[in-house]
Amino acid sequence: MPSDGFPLAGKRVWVAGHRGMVGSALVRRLGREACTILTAGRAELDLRRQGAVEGWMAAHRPDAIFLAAAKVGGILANDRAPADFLYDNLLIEANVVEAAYRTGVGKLMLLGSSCIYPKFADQPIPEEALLTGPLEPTNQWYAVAKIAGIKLCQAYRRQHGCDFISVMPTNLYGPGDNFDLETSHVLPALIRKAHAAKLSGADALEIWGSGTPRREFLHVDDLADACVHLMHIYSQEYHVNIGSGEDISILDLARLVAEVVEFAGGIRCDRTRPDGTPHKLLDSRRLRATGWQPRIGLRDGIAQVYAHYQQQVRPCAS
Ligand code: GFB
Repeated sequence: MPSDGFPLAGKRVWVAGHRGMVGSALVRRLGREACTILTAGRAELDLRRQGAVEGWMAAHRPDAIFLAAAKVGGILANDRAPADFLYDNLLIEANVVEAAYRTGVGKLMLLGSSCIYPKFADQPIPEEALLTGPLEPTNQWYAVAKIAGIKLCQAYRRQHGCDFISVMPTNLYGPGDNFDLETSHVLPALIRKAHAAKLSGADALEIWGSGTPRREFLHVDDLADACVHLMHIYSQEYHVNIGSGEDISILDLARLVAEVVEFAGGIRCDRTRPDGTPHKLLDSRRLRATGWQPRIGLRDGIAQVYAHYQQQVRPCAS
């Protein structure tokens, strides 16, 4: 295990985006560090406003920042709101990074996404694949913003000597996910649809696209653990992939969700919907070399999220 170059004990740590699935997992994980966790709700601080971000940062003076705030969504949300995905994410990143530099923040971690890589990148995708080919059109707007975020961290490190790092998580899932069928990612959508199909006695669970794309899934609590680990020990210009190391086709994922939910019907593909990137599996050897391992298997993780979902939708007893 590498030495702790940036201990969090006694520090003021801001989790930007603490109400989101990733930010709330970071807050849970940071509860095990002896640090003070800072948060700011959207009503208090709009991260797209430079003056507001600079004012908040000057008043609260964090020692470290996890930049988990972002406009996020699944394949359809990305495709339908290109301006929001590009504008919101560029501004959030630029404002927080610049204010962190101005207020002398000791360390900042920017969270990106595996969609920064070319659509047809070799698998598993190493960090070096960045900017070696065209992006997947449905999420190019989000990808360009996240690539700009990586470059911001690198640029402030080079020009100003800031200890700003970035990490690229694979497809994530977990408690607090978005279950809206139009804007969500695939896993919460399948859990919701399989549950509804079970209750209504439907003959099939409908999935978008051909079912052949392959994705890698990581539980958000594993992600938070990896982020805190890297915050302690990693201090280099190059971004770091964070993945589980295993991928699965969307069709097999749907079968797995159906098993967990106990939906016994079939699976039907809606081929009018987009497939997106054919294959996304990260090469996480750089992270593994630091001694970190994920702990939550996909089946167990889905069962946990399904239990949370059932609690959310259970009708109130009257
Ligand atoms: O999770 P998802 O929306 O994101 O879709 P991406 C993954 C795959 O699952 C695609 C298929 O091939 C979808 O067509 N899929 C099947 C479904 N059924 C469904 C469904 O009911 N809902 C959804 N949403 N998908 C996103 C990017 O790409 O990944 C973001 O758009 C971000 O920018 C995120 O990078 C991690 O993996 O295709």
